[in-house]
Amino acid sequence: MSALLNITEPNNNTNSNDSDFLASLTTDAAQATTGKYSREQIAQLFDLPLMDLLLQAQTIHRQNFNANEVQISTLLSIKTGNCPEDCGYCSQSGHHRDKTKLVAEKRIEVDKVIAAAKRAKTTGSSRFCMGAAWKHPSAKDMPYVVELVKEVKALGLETCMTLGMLDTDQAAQLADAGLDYYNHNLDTSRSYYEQVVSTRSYDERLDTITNVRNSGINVCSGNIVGMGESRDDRIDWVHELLKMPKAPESIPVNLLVPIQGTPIGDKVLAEGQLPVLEWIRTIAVTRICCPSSYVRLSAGRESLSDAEQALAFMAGANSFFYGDKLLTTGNASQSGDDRLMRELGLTKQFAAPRAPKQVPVMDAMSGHQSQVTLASLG
Ligand code: SAM
Ligand code: DTB
Ligand code: SF4
Repeated sequence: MSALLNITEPNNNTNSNDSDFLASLTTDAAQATTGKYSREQIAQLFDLPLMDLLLQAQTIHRQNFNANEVQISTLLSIKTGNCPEDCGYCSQSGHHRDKTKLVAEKRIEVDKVIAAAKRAKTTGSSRFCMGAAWKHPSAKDMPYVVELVKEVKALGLETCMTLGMLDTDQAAQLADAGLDYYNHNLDTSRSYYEQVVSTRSYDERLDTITNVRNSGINVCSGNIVGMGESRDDRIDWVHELLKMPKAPESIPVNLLVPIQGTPIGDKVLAEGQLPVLEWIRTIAVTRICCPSSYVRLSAGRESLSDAEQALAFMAGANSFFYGDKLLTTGNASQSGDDRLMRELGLTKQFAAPRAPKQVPVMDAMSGHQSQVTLASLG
């Protein structure tokens, strides 16, 4: 589809270079598909009048996706709480447990996970995301998570996991099992990161994302908006995505759920939340800069009105978490989401699971060679 909009022309408060860049957004297909913008250009996008920004984002969205189709995923916490990391927003950090009073749970049995995945499939979810409150999986955890990937995939669902840091060998094991997506968020800018977590570094986060990317698993990496960060931090976070060799295939844009007893949650509850429109701006800029990525509405939807969510879809979001619970907090209700999708005319996208890695295997008796999936070799 060719877009012929030049919506920034009447806006006289930009210099000619700025307006050249802004005017070329929806007409310069090459730039729209490579999505490589400078930090200054990302800042200019954030500064656009909201209606201009939304129109640009929606136009670019339509050049890359069916505008009325959404991908939906269901989340399950497979190991909850007592996490050794001290993320200032998170209910699951062991560092805040005396204040959050979150009840921790050990790894849940494979059968229970599979039952939840089957229910998710029945409701029309195309992807099942499993999250664990670990710094990283241990050697003992690997057979468990590999089995989960294989069994959930066998149901015809796409699989996603978020288990903390992964080394190259762990990423390879998950890739061989056929894992479709690995979620590992940068959450914010490099400079704001130290206000958010002290038990790991931004570079460690980037290292895991590199290991996931190199393993062949699709990268899911997003942020949290509304933790007290500045717009500059949100700009820097978008810029970080564009510095990657390839933008993440999936980008969750979480709106902070302020959790009582967490340092960031308590601060935001006392000082007030960021206006929702700034989250919508962040979604729109992400859509423009990463035109072929899925941009996901994640945490924070429970508190939003239909109209706010509709604006987020207008801004180019095209996936969301479906089901009454996220990991430890509530989500917008499934029945409410069904109604909203009907009212907005949105339809669910079907699953397209990544094939597990295939290896040639020789039959010792006949000498016949065939392709066997690594997952089926157990
Ligand atoms: N432990 C793993 C990790 O940190 O990568 C996976 C689970 S962690 C809960 C996944 C993501 O959920 C975090 O990176 C953060 O972006 C998001 N998240 C957690 N608590 C949140 C909250 N209160 N509000 C919004 N997003 C939150
Ligand atoms: C992501 O970026 N958001 C999801 C998913 N990835 C794992 C998690 C949201 C968690 C919200 C807080 C909770 O439920 O504990
Ligand atoms: Fe642990 Fe992840 Fe929560 Fe951080 S966000 S405390 S790593 S579960």
